Amino acid sequence: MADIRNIVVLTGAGVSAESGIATFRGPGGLWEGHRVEDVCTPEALARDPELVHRFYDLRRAALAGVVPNAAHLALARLDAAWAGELLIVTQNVDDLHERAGATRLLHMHGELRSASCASCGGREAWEDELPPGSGCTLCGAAALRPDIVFFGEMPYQMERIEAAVAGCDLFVSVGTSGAVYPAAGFVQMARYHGATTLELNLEQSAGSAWFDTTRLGPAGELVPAWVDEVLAR
Ligand code: BJW
Repeated sequence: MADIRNIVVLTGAGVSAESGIATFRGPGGLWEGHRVEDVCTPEALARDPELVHRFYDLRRAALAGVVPNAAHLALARLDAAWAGELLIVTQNVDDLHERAGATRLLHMHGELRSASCASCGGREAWEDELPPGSGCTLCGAAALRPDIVFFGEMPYQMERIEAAVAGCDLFVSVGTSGAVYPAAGFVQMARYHGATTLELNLEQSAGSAWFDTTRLGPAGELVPAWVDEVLAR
């Protein structure tokens, strides 16, 4: 590993798989048997708000029954100990990174424990069920929706993410299939700017060819081992 100071870690559904949260694609995935456009687009929300709100109500409620795993804990340990720049960019909408203790963290695809206003764009913490038509505390419109970035919508904090990716020395991807952009393109951006790139995933992904190194295995084993390596430098 070359000398490193600035690290970006991108995480996906695979980092939470060992906590019991289903990934999206593949056997047993959340979307097995569904067309993406039926569950995860603004059009699906407009067509059947009851169905989409209920889908996210159930997933929000399920967070009470899961806990962070060894991968989340190891990344929180890195966050606490790393003296250089670090940004953990998660595509996940669960809250397991923060419950493990990570603070240098950003949710680019939204959060289950948050609601956003379709009228003013405001966001607020949300713990309970979110019926369609719930009122926004900021603007008063009856327009709160799950704070989830659907296909065709702009992910959160792209400017900050792109600056961190362009400025990092080491880009690490954990538990993501590399199927969804713009996150899938971060590895190419990091490479272009001279970063070393490392993938930690259960299996080869759509993006594996872009990484300098790919290590295959469960995140709960690979991530703690990698964090030990980095902190021992
Ligand atoms: C393990 C493991 C274990 C399992 N250990 N590993 C080109 C450029 C830009 C955009 C596009 C483009 N082409 C197409 C687009 C548009 C679109 C897109 O990407 N479509 C693709 C289908 C092609 N993208 C968008 O619309 C995005 N917005 C956008 O592009 O705005 C315009 C823009 C343009 C230019 C710059 C910037 C912006 C928005 C995407 C929103 C994604 N939202 C979702 C839904 C969240 C809601 C919910 O939770 O229900 O986010 S989609 C879904 O996929 C979710 C995830 O965050 C995301 C990624 O999935 P992830 O995490 O990779 O999960 P899986 O299941 O796919 O993979 C898990 C992996 O883990 C697997 O590899 C396993 O092997 C592994 N694994 N167990 C280690 N124990």
